[in-house]
Amino acid sequence: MGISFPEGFLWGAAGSAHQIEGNNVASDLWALESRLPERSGDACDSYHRWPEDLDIVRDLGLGAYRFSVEWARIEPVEGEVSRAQLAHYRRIVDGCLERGLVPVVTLHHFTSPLWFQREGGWLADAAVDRFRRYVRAVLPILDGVPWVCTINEPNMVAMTAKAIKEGRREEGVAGAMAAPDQALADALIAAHRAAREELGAAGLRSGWTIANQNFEAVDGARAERDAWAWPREEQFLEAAKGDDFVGVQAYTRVRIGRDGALPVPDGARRTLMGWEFYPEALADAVRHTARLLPGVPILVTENGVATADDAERVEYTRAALAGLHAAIAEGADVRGYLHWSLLDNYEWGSWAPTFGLVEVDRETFARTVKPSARWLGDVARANAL
Ligand code: IFM
Repeated sequence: MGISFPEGFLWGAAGSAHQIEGNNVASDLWALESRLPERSGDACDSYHRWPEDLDIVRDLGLGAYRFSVEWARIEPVEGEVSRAQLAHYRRIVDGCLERGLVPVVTLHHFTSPLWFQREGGWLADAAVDRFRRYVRAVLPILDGVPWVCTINEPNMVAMTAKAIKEGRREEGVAGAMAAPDQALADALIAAHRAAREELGAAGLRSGWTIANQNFEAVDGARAERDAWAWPREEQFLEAAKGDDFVGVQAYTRVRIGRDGALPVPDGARRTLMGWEFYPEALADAVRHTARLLPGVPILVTENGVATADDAERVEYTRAALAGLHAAIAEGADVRGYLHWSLLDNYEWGSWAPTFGLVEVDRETFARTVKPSARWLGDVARANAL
């Protein structure tokens, strides 16, 4: 007998603009990509092929699609809002609704306009006002969107800001990186609050999506773990108190010893990201978030695995979902699960780590649905494992 998920549980797949659309030429990352191992280029050409992507999601039997609106397209030059780009993204929202898919829309997924970065990025005095102005510009196209994510993985944005500025690709897990500049973290939290004010005034439900690192204390290093976790994760979760929902994104765990993050143990099974293969991460992250944010509904906005072996994707996801089911049975208020990612997409400097349920030919952009996608579709249709 299968294990069932709550009635109305949302099943879907996710992606982000820069990673799938292609030619995001007015963004900060585009300008830096020549210093990264690989460029995004045409990416998956989803800027043009999004109807095909939505058809795949619907045909699989999934019920939701998470995508992001690209600030650099909406406002390529400071203060100049492109109506045509707004209309483009509205067509995707409508495309979801017409197919019976629930749109989950992220307003900022790592990339910013190049002008914003050049004017000081999140550390500029005007940063929060600039983000608020962008959110206001996007409001008219969000009608009918039940889940609006303000900023994706603010903890990652904060921790990788320096590397991005220097045109480096951070290797390893986010949770092992240096703590972020606190002024940057504060600015992101203020930007999230400003966005929520605007969205709330328009009657839209919003939250943000946090990279959960599952910090584990090794050899009793609890105090060290707590001190490590606060700047890198907890402060961002804490800032979600009172939000309409919180997005949980989990892939692996990070072990913390007396001197900080420990490397993945020798011989541990790893993914193409070099991360420990650890599907239990999802349940751990959900339990942790539910404990810290009682009363805030949880949406799993990302979970998945970078692997070239599609059977391993099923194995990972099955185990992650079994854990998720257990966390729900214990009382966590989880409303849905969005797999990362729909497509094999651009993994911030490299095309090598394939997270997709669907393969994309890098020359023709032809999509090939993998067995794992059909398996997840079957789970979604049955609403059970
Ligand atoms: O690809 C990223 C995504 O953009 C944000 N969360 C983690 C994913 C895998 O690294």
